[in-house]
Amino acid sequence: MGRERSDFVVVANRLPVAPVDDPAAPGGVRWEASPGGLVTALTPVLLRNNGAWVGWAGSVSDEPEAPDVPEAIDTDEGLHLFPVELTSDEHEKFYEGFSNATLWPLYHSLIVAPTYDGDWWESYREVNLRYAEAVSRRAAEGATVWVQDYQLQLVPGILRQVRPDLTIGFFLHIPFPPSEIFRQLPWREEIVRGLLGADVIGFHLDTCADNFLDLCRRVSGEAGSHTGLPDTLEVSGRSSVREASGAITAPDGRTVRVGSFPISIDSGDVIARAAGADRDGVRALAGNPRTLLLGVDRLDYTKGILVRLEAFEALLESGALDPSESVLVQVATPSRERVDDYRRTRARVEHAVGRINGRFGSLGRPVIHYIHRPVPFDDLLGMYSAADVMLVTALRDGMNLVAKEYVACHPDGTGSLVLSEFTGAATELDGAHFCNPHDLESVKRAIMSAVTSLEHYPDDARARMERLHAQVRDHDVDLWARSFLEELTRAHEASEGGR
Ligand code: ADQ
Repeated sequence: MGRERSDFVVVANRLPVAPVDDPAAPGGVRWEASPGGLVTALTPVLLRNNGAWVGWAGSVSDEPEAPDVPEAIDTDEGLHLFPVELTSDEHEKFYEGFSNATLWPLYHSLIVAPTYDGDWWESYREVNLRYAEAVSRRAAEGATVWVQDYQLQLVPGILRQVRPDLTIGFFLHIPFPPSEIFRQLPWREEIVRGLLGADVIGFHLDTCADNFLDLCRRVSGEAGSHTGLPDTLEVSGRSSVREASGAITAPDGRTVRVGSFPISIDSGDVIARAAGADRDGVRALAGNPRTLLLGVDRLDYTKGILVRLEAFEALLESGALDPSESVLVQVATPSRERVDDYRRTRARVEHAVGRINGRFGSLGRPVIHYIHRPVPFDDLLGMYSAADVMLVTALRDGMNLVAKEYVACHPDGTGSLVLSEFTGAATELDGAHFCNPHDLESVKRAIMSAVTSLEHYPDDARARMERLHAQVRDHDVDLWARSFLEELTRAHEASEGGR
């Protein structure tokens, strides 16, 4: 069943599984599902269409202890997964290097300086080619392929050349920067050409779609001479929410639709699971503070963890928050730990946590509970449900699902959300206490506005949270996937009609 070619193929950097040592399993390894919003949203579509998922299984193939990766993995839910292998050299250059030390900082508007390295770029090209070949092997004649994220931007272009029969969608999960920033990239034309292989290119926000359309207007002239792009790409329209109305005429004459499709969470599942959360138990573990603040992030410099710690420290120092009545729980999931900027960020965050606890904690009462580990999702839901103030202070973030998970856990209107203006979520979550995370005073003000509203204006606080909750309840990840795939179907029908 799983070995037939598929009518629907998802390709993402990672497969939604991870290897776990298990002496009883064949080869000593069991492949355990790593649940997430993307796999939840796409599972029904994959099952309906005999779908396949192509991606990296999470272990590098040339290390002595690397598990044997099978050609295909069939999960208990019935998903058919097809691993792409990476060597340790490719993991270093393609993934840690070009994806996470070049594209990630560039696309997040230069919070740290991107590194431009020709070897990393070569590796990115080679690995994108391998993913595209794996997709091509799995995809049936006329299949739909959905390519995910910044690690695979060349895949649509390669597939278009080798498999013109396919309908190809691309979705970017991180911001797309203004063209003045993107144009720093020495390989900018190749990336644009790669993306234009798709029939539909999706972003979270209108602004990102507009940045891409604007870029295409600008690079087309200079690109034409040496990349095969025409002197002028025809770019028309602009994007609008959930409706791809921007369009580009690609070098081969196809129309490429560009639009915004804001991602969300599996709201129904989160709401149902949070209903059983032990809110009081979590508060008791945190020392039953009057105000429980919470941060949940991958430990990434884009997430603004340090500014939030500094704002908390300044509020304790000034007496605006009482150290004997306020506790911050910060969950910081380990992430990209071999990339230098991530090591530095971790060192700064942990230094600040130590300093603040040293200054304001007392025996048995730290003011910050810091967890640097992955946490089971149900435990996270318990923390979300228990927290009075959720702190989302990202310096730049494509969407930020943590903010949506938090408000989904508060159907009764309790709690309050401090939210950075620089997250995609800020465009949808009207009712949050907004802050500019590049301005410490603004973060302090937003935290105090959230605390004051809960304590002194409970009706206003409840009305805000009820509004936020309704937004996330009614706009879930299934709607996101459906809107994108419907746009892809329309694009396909329009191109059939044009033949
Ligand atoms: P991320 O940068 O990873 O995603 P985010 O959208 O907040 O950021 O998603 C993080 C997810 O990881 C959440 O579902 C959260 O529950 C989970 N998580 C965080 N810490 C955890 C922990 N310790 N243990 C277990 N789970 C944890 C990228 C982009 C975002 C965009 C998403 C989806 O950077 O901007 O919203 O993709 O497109």
